[in-house]
Amino acid sequence: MNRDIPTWTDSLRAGDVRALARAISTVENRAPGWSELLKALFPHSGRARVIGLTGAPGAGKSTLVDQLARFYRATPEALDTGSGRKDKRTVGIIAVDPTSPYTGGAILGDRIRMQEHFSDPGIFIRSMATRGSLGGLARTTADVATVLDAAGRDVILIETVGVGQDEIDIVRLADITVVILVPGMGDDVQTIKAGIMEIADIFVINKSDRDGADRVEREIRALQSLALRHDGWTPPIVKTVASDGTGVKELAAAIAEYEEYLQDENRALKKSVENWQERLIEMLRDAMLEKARAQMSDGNLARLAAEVAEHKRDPYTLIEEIAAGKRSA
Ligand SMILES: Nc1nc2c(ncn2[C@@H]2O[C@H](COP(=O)(O)OP(=O)(O)O)[C@@H](O)[C@H]2O)c(=O)[nH]1
Ligand SMILES: [Mg+2]
Repeated sequence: MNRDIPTWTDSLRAGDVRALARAISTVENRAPGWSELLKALFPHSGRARVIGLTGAPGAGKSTLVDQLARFYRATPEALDTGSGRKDKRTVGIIAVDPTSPYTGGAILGDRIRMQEHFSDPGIFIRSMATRGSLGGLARTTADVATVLDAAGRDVILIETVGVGQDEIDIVRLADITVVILVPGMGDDVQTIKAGIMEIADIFVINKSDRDGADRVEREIRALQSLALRHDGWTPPIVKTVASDGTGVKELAAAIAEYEEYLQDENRALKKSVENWQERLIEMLRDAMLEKARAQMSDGNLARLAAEVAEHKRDPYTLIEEIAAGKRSA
């Protein structure tokens, strides 16, 4: 397995979509060779722009991601912040949404768009299994993003439902976080209060074809005036109708503007360092837990748990011993 990693990496970097798909599966399933593969790919990553899009179920995330992906394909200069590149830009999409209608590179129930995506190898879509993720959902998503990045995808769009801590962890790994709200969902303000407010670099009010978009905008503005971001950036509010493409260009412009802002004063690097501090701790925690578990068989764990339950042993000393590597099965 390990011996073909250089070949695999080369194919993937040359744009071989099957090599890419296989790499993502390997990383997602923690299949043999996953960490060797990531070690080989990491030096080639770090160039992609990672955009996280989050919002309530039905807010229009998939529709918007789809539009944005097409926009970037058709308008490569929208991604130009000074590089002067004129070639087509490739897109990777990670859908971390159990209700996401993407399947095998398409949006279900929309045959025309499905065909379009299939005929455009420049858009690669991958749905993540949200349950039973071995390495933890946020970490696995980050690793999959690294694979897409190393494969040369210029933009990586991560769609995730804005509900729990997992999702917040996922969007935190993005360079740019877009929070999508819709008029008339009632829970908008609650969603904002539940921690989403701080993570939004850009707000989108999707379904602006409906009544109430202005009211949502006023609510966001009111909350913004109460809680200014420590970095001084005021997240812009973009109104969209994802289903017909209205506002997508404006969203891309807002993303480019934030990108430029990040490039000033080394902000992008600072943000990345902050992200890596958290990710390294998480990886360390996983590795240490794995090491401790490897020392202890399940049967042994059950026996020790029984001893603690029966108060024959105190759990504090026990954990100290295991953590110090003094106890093995
Ligand atoms: N009226 C209207 N419907 C939209 C808009 N954007 C998406 N939709 C519809 O809303 C539904 C949910 O969209 P989807 O992208 O799957 O939402 P997600 O759950 O956030 O990914 C679909 O039927 C879309 O066609 C919009 O701007 N206006
Ligand atoms: Mg979706």
